[in-house]
Amino acid sequence: MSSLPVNQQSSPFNSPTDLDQWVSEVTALTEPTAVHWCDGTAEEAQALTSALLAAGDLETLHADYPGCHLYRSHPNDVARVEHLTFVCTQSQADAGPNNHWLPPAEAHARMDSLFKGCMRGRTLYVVPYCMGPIDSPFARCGVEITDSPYVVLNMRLMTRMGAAALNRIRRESKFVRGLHSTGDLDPDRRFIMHFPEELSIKSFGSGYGGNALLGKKCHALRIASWQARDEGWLAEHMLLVAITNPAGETHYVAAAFPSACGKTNLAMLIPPASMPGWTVRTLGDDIAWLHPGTDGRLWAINPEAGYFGVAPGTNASSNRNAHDMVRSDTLFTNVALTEDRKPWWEGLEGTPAIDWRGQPYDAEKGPAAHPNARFTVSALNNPVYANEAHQAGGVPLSAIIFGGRRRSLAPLVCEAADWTHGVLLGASVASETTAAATGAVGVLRRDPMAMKPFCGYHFGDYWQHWMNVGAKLANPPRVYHVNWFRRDANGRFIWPGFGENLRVLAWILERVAGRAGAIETPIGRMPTPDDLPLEGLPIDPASIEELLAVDADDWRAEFEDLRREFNSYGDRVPAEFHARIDMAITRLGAQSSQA
Ligand code: OXD
Ligand code: MN
Repeated sequence: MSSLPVNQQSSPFNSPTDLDQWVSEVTALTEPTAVHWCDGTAEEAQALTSALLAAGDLETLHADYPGCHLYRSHPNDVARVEHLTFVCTQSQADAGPNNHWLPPAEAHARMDSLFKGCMRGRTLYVVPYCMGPIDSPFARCGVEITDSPYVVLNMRLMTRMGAAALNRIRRESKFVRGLHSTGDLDPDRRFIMHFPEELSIKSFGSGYGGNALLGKKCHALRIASWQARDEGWLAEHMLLVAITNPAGETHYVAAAFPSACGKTNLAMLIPPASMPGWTVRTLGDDIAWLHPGTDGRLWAINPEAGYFGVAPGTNASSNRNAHDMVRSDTLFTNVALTEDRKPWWEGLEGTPAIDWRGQPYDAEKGPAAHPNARFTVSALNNPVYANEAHQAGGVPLSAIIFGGRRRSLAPLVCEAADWTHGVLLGASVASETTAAATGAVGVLRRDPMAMKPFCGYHFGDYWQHWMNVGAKLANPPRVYHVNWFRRDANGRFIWPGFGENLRVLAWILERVAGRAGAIETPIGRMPTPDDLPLEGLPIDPASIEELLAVDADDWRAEFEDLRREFNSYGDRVPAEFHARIDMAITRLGAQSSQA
């Protein structure tokens, strides 16, 4: 790998383009020692890895983990920082109450003063990438400029990075510009700024995941959601799976859950032994871009090419596919180590010797792996990766599922009456917070469509856009809400989750096929215990009743709370939401007076 000194840098373009000009401007601002245009080859990755190993920034692991490495982030830089993440639109109203906002000129000035000279003594990497299959009309390209070789290695695993993307950028000349520097990792000098009107991102002071791998949350969700609104599609925080039933029928399903609610596990689900003949294959585990097709269906691609998954809790019984796929060519971040240098995290067998900070493990000092420790791995490592993920036109969706982590109230599953009701179900997602973002864990917060941290514009406009997309669909996917996380009076999970979730998916797909029953309730259509395929599941009937119960008083309170929540977004919220809430409350009233 050769990085050219700044005064000799040359782009792979024959004639200077917008990209060259931007790289020159950034080079002048940040003053790196060298500039390297990434080509995405294995040799380049090897050279970067060797340099990071030599500097002590990466560590090798036990020989049973070929091609795997451990990276430890700065202990103050371990998660996304929502309070330091801004959407900078000309008008504050366009960013909406769901985003922190600064006027673009002020944000640029603040960021440029941080970027000034920040790459002295460092190499500036130009990382061209494509979100989505290179030949897909639905894919969108970007270029991340970064001074972190760790970020380059991650971007190579997470996106289609390198020469092919650069060629497409040269052809299209439109790309998202992402400028990133780890700076000095001072939390007081850390900001993630988005300029959707300019299709650009500036991120300073963090080297961690969603703050620094700009193709992921910053581009593929915040900027893409804005681009999608302008262009008539949807950029969503959704996994994407292919599910085949014993009769050989395959359906594609997208599902949105807030961070660390098991999207990766659901995307790689292994059917229980008592459901022979079913298979689940992964197209994506975090982000889906959805396009209305000329056939009136909704078509989906996964813009990513790899997984940045939460390690703790991943084991042979929770997710054997993920457990197996991280045995080679995986970049681990903030996991612990066993005595013989195998990666370790809570939920695995064995004993940790070194904690995520690199210190001898001491149980008094907290978990051995950081709760938001991650693995970055190419999707090609996934034993159940679906070939359809490479299809330029994507896959047609049969169902969209929303869900949250809720210890009470929300039943195991419920079906929307129609698209409008489905949008309301998505907008009402709430979940207990997890370690994926800084802040308190376990607090219930509203997370509409699991997009609270990621929607690049006003939520009211976003919900209206969902309605507009639905209006274009003669044959829309059915919409569902699920909750795997109900707890009993002793705080124990009632539903076993993991592979057993396929039972709920099976009911959903049988509904889509018009073969499964459901009853109408004030909150939507629900299965009776007899409608769910529960054969072979050791769960008592009372638990199933509890999972499917709808408590009229609790739901009335929930709808009142939702009404307050929607009111806080003002008059941009679709009027249908209020009408549907009124309708549900009336029905709940009728239900409790009958009781
Ligand atoms: C993620 C997240 O990393 O949602 O995917 O936080
Ligand atoms: Mn996510």
